Amino acid sequence: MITLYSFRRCPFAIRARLALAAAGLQPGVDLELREVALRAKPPELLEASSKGTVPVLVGASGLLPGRVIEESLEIMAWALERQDPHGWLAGWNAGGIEAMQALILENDGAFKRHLDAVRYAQPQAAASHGADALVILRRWSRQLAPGGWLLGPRPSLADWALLPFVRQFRQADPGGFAAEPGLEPLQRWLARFLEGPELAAVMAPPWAERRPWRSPRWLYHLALREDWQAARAGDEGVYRRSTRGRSLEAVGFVHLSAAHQVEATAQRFYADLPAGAVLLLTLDPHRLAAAGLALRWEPAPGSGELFPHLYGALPVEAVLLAEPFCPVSNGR
Ligand SMILES: N[C@@H](CCC(=O)N[C@@H](CS)C(=O)NCC(=O)O)C(=O)O
Repeated sequence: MITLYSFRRCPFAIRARLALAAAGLQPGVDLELREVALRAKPPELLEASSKGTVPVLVGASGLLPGRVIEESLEIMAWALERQDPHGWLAGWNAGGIEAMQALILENDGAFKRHLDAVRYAQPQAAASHGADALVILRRWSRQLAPGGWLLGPRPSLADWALLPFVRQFRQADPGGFAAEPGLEPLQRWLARFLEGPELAAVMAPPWAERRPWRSPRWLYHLALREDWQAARAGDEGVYRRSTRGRSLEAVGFVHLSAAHQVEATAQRFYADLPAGAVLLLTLDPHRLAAAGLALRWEPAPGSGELFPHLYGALPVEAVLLAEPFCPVSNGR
């Protein structure tokens, strides 16, 4: 099955999911969707695409054999080549395609630069970039006025490629955006997108999960929030619990799980705790080895199943992610 590496809120990933969904592809059926955390990208993603951005589509023998598509627009084009039932690309003449390309170029270039500054720059620079972004938005708004869509009476690739970015611009200051004069056609265009079924479908499972995909190359540990917080606040830089209610000193090792063992471990030992009390720590085995720690796969008492056991205190810096644990069944 092909694999899509995605990040729920990323506008590039949203546009790719919109096109894949429009082409009738379904996660779990035609592709495996792997939600990633940008601060802890799975090794599988980086091996497929070393530039480390999402979205990335990795082919498989049935579909897209041997190919990796690393650009959101190329993923959109690939999806629409397969099937384009709403005519996002099909049915437009050369002039239309050229107009789409120009809009996308401006969005991904100047508009995205202003958007990033609005979100991350110091207030003064952010305000000046905000004003520059609005100049572009006003132009797009005038273009929308006659038919409601960028190229006229029906949506094209350009609408779907730009809308996730305009959505993000609005999110920086929804009140200011709503009060902005001279933007009414664009505000209506965005409102229709925000309320529409296309966006809703790609922001919820199975197109978007809130918790990152668990790589089988990583290891995992369920920790009580207060224990993890104490380890982070301590001077030693290590975590010394073995499992719930038991210390490393008493047991001799820290209990870990492989990706496929996390749910059952949580169910066995932590199911009575309220949401938010348990964190899932994602560990990089390379960092454990670099710290000189021994990892042994040993049978759990009463079962033949092998679990990873870490002999020594867990270095805080070997933890890639610490996130509230949400079981698969009710994590949504
Ligand atoms: N040109 C790329 C841009 C993708 C991109 O920049 N995605 C962002 C997330 S929205 C990313 O992965 N950034 C990497 C990071 O933050 O580490 C595309 O169109 O797919």
